[in-house]
Amino acid sequence: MFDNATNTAELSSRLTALLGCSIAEAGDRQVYDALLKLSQSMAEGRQTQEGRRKLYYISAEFLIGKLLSNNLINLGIYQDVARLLEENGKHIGEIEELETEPSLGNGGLGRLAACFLDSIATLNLNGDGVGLNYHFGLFRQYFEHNAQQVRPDVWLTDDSWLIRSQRHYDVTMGGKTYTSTLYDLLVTGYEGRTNRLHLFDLDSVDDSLVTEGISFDKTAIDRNLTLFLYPDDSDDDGRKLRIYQQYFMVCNAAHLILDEAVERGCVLTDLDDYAVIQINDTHPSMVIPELIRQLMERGLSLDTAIEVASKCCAYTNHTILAEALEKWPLSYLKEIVPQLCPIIEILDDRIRRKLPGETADKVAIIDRDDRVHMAHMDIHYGISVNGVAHLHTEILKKSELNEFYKLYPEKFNNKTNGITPRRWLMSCNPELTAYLVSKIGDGFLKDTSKLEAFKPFLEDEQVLRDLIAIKQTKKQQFAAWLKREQGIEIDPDSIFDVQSKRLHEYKRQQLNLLWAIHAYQCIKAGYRPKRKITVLFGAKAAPAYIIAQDIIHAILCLQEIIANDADVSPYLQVVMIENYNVTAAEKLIPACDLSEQISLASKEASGTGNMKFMLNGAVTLGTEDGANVEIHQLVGDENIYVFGQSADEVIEAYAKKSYVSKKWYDQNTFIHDAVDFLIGKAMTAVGDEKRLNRLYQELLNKDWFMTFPDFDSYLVKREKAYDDYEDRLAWAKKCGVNIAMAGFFSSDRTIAEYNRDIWHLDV
Ligand code: 26Q
Repeated sequence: MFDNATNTAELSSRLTALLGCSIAEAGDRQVYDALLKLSQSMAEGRQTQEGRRKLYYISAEFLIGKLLSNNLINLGIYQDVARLLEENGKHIGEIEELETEPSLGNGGLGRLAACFLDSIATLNLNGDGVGLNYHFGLFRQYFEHNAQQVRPDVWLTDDSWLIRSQRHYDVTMGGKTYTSTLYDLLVTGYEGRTNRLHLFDLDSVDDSLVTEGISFDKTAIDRNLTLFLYPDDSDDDGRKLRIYQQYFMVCNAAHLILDEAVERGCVLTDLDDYAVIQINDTHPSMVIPELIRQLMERGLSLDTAIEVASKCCAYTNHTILAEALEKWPLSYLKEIVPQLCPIIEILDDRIRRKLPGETADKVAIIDRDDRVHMAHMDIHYGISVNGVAHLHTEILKKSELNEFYKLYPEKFNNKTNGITPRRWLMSCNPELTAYLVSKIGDGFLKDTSKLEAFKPFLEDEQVLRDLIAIKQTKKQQFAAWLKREQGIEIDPDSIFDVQSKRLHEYKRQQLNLLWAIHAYQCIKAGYRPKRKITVLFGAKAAPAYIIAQDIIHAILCLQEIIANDADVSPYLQVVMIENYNVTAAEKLIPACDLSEQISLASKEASGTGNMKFMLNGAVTLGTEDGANVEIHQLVGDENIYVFGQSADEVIEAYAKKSYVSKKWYDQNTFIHDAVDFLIGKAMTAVGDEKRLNRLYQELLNKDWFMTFPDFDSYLVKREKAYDDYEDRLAWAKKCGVNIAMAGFFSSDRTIAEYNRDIWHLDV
């Protein structure tokens, strides 16, 4: 379907040669290894001439997911390999299962970086990723006693995709010098070039340091530096280790960038002709002073080094939550990276001198409490600041970063996020892909705006029936997977209503939970939905984020109560999927009917899950937040369910401090009853009273993310969606419109915009 015309005979002989026996005789693991080697050698053959200017996308996270099928697709041999295996009694699906997923990211930001690498290579752009080679990815989650438990995520195996390079650099931190080793992952573009993801590591890191669960000695830097990916910023523990990690990443990155530029003939004063650095959130922000330091080491004056570095760096902001903006105590930096502190002080001093006192205080790099504001450094000394969805960028300009916007309006720009259609359509939903190809040809795989050509087909009833059948297949496949993985049975004829994303109060899984409690109470009182509803959650909570753990606990308790209630279970089921990761997402997203995107308006910078669901034919139930706003504009009122306060209303309510949750609880019996249920007999019989009570108190007395004011409109819109679902053809048309309009959210479009406005790489 979407393969190059490959010679199957040649493929077969190459595989056999790698195996040393026939495909039929080989074991699955052997076949996996051979396919890994085959794709690596094919990918290496596709590296193209380096252009003069090169992009370095520096990120503490790259949530790449499994690589085998993605690489086979991008190399154009997936179908041929699948067929060849089939002919020899093997199944590509089973081979794929053998790969351990590299979970080198927390969620949206890390997954975005991975989608971007795919698109950069697909668009034939000269750009590599730079990050860290964590030995354990994001923790594995499992449930016990209705609570989240965690264990280390072991992903590095002998048959890993990592290629150890000969590159080593010396990095001095905390008074000691460490020698790094660089590992590379080949990044294949779809019918495009091969780029690299550079992951730095320390040879002395010791996996056996992990003792119980995911705890380890945080002081032995040489043994623990790249041991773990940090699970979110709500974990205050190990803040210094986090600084060590960040500096190690950017010091190596700066060496690599300068070495490669010089290799390409760069005179360092012209560095910006050779290199552009995209700083993915503030985690790599120390690259600015470090680049200045290394430029000086290579002979530039301070003034010139500052000028040169400032022309190379661009910053992406991914959050408007003030608490998530990194501010490091200067004392920590003085301990760990004393070599950067004089430079940071000079950078701060220059800003303070340039601006009147009052403004200077608001935009200073080092504040009155001696904390270093990483984002401020990026904005003053970078060429570009971008938000990740239209609404988000507007909020940055109007409120959060307004002082900076007034200083540098020309630096601000929006780059609405995107997702790669290779992983999030072709790979996870071959059925829908093949169907779309049969209707509109395969041009949309490289240019997703062509998906719009599918729209006229939605007038044809048979097409609508076909869409329903494809969705049904994906629901059955997901149900079978869930049964295998977790032993839980779900009904593919029910509505699959899904909320899957990191657990965070602003994302409001607790609102969905309150809805499920309310539905349970209605069914108990004799109101029955026309069709069974399966509410699926997938979410990990940072181990230090207590209230997030409490929300998971409450969902699991409700899941148990409903499963054991014969009055309710024929109409409602709640399931929390264990260890939600990229692999689970690839199974879950194509099976979804209704996509829950219910963050408090103004809080979700963009969201990217929302785009994946849309592309796979789910309809969104959401607030006017992040990229939901753009989804709404594209599909129109008929094809999305929007509810809740607007971002402006929310911002005003916070400013006025006018919200009192208790009032809503007192006035609204639905809210009252649902909240009380949390500490009622049924819940405390299966759950932990302390946890449930804490969540109850939190909602009643605070409800910081204002679930109560949105509760009624959420009920109404959710009910309307379920009603509409019963007109199966009309619903299928909504799904079809969502698919047809999802082309805008391809990361190819996002990357083309980054290149047009910021990077200016030759194509
Ligand atoms: C910071 C300091 C110390 C330790 C950890 C962290 C940390 C780690 C991860 C801070 C933030 C993150 C992740 C942020 C993130 O995923 N943001 C999401 O980015 C997506 C891509 O742009 C958006 O779609 C989401 O809206 C945004 O929440």
